[in-house]
Amino acid sequence: MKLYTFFRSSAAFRVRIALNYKGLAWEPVAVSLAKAEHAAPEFRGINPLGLVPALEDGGQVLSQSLAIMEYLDEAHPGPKLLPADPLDRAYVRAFSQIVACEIHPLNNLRTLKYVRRTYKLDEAGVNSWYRHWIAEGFAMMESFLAANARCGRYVLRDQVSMADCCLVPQVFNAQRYDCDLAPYPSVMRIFQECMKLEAFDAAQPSRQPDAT
Ligand SMILES: N[C@@H](CCC(=O)N[C@@H](CS)C(=O)NCC(=O)O)C(=O)O
Repeated sequence: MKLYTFFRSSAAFRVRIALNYKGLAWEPVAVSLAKAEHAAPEFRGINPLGLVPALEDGGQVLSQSLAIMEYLDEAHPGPKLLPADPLDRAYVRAFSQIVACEIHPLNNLRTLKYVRRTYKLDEAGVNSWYRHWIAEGFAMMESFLAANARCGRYVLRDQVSMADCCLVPQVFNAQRYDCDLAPYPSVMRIFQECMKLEAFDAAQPSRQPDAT
């Protein structure tokens, strides 16, 4: 399998963790967001969305990190990222969507570029936007975990799931923008647990071949 990825992309980071955790062989193909390669016609010919990640498997190209992770679970061997029980699955999907739907789109590259340009924000203004949505989203994650007896060593008891693949990259992202993460002890405890696992550690930005 080929993964179109950028070292700093948190959506690609989710899929890198999933591939590693399931023990699947994959080859990275770097698409530099810094050089706007994702918007070039060559890449749009592969993924018309013009976003990373995209996964090529058997000549088919898949997009959207959550859909890719669910596909990997359904089509490939290895430890499961989605549990069998329907209520557990809904819990894992709900947590994953807090990251992928409530946080990430508001802090994505094109969103930050748009607010910077349109509202004439300086660096401090953009950082304030970024940190506001991190605080809102992390408070959601924290209260979601605190309110649910399923929360354990990982998001779902002692079982690594798609939810952990979403949590870890979002923490990396927030740390990059110097956000205060002390108010989210459950999120940070799970983050520390996940980072003890090689599948997560090997997927982190600084360990990617395209890291600069
Ligand atoms: N919902 C998509 C998000 C993909 C996405 O937005 N990726 C970012 C990198 S993390 C990207 O390609 N951004 C380019 C841009 O914003 O211009 C997913 O989960 O795969």
